[in-house]
Amino acid sequence: MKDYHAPHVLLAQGWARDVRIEVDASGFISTLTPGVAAASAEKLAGPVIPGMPNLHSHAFQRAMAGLTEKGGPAGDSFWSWREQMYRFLERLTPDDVEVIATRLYIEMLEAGYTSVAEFHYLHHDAQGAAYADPAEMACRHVAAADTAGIGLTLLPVLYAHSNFGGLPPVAGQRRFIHSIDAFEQLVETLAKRLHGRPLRRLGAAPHSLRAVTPQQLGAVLAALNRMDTSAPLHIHAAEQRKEVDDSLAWSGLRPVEWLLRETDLSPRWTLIHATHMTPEETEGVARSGAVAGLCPSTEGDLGDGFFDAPRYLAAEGRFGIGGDSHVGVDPFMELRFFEYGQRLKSERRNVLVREIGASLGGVLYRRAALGGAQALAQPVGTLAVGQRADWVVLNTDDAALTEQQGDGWLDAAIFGPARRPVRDVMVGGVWRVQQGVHPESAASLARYRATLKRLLA
Ligand code: NGQ
Ligand code: ZN
Repeated sequence: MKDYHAPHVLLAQGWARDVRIEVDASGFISTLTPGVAAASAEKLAGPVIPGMPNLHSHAFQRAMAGLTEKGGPAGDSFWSWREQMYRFLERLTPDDVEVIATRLYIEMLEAGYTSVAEFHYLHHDAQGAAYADPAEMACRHVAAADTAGIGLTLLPVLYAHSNFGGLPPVAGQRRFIHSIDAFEQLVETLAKRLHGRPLRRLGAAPHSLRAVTPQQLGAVLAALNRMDTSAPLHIHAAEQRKEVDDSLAWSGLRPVEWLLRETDLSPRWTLIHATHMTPEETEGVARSGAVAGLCPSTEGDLGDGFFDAPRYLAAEGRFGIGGDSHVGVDPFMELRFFEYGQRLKSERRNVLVREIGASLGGVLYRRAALGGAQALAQPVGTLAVGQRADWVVLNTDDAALTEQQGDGWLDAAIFGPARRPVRDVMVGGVWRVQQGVHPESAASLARYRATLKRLLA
């Protein structure tokens, strides 16, 4: 049992002053007593907020962030970026992937993310053959999360086709491809290896309706249900207009329309991007209780389009944020981008908050943390008894946060020019970042540098 004293803490019901927080030996919050300051407790050095889950990561893409921003005569697009991404991943070894993921997860912690959902599809070797241990690459992500000390929901991905209608995969996709049998094996292996491990959760992800057939989607669900009927399910949907057009040509339905009609979308599901939806789809997803997995910096980088956030939020739709390709590793920046996209589109301000006088930063942060926790299916996202002790102590020495209060800290961290909004970060009752620094940061950076040097040579 460990005792903490927080001068200010963001609880479900709002900000509380002088809170005693007890954390049990397994890293869960066992007592929260507002108003009581225990003299013996460890003092927390600033306002305490729930750690943010990062609900969508392709860790290896961290190493190509910033490398694809070059002008070209034909006009670059999501699809030409994807070609570059396929070429980049050809050379990655399991060692490389572990080094990159470790570096990334440490950066996430330093930025205030305390857990991550890894949407993992880089399964095989460069020729497309399974490794001697078919779960090798998946386990490298688990090892990276262990080194960093971040919460992890691992989502092994079924990838089988290059487009709607079961088209055969292209050469650049060979490292992703599984038969249903091999995929089921992978899920079973991972279920055994992750069983009973703290901070770890297993789910699954059919990559997209482009990459799996309806029958394969059913098989993924069945395989997962044999393990755990509450395990999370993630899928990419409707990110690009071409994808919507291809879906219409295939089935007469748009991707999200298809999912709403043919699956039992529920709080167990996370739809990644869900950018291009009609009003009916937007309201249908909101009603289903599924999470929209928004990745604002990547969606901006790839030119995806605008998510109809005002309609979705008005319908009480749930959302969380993901780093996806990791062109940004910062939850506050993602939330700022989310709102700024809407402002640029609507030529208005404070678009995503409707309650008069309510703080936009406060609303966005709370909703994204709760939605992220649901997407990861982990007991995080809010600070309450029985929840895991995953929290961030804000840095009030940052000029943007100084002299703020309550939700003003969140407005400042998201919309102010905060340079270092995060001071200390705890995951599962263990300090992982103190005074802004993770103890493995320097070592992980040295390894990352050596890996990049080789990859870019
Ligand atoms: C991915 N990334 O799986 O890494 C995708 C691109 C695809 C994003 N959509 C590949 N941001 O969707 O086919
Ligand atoms: Zn993705």
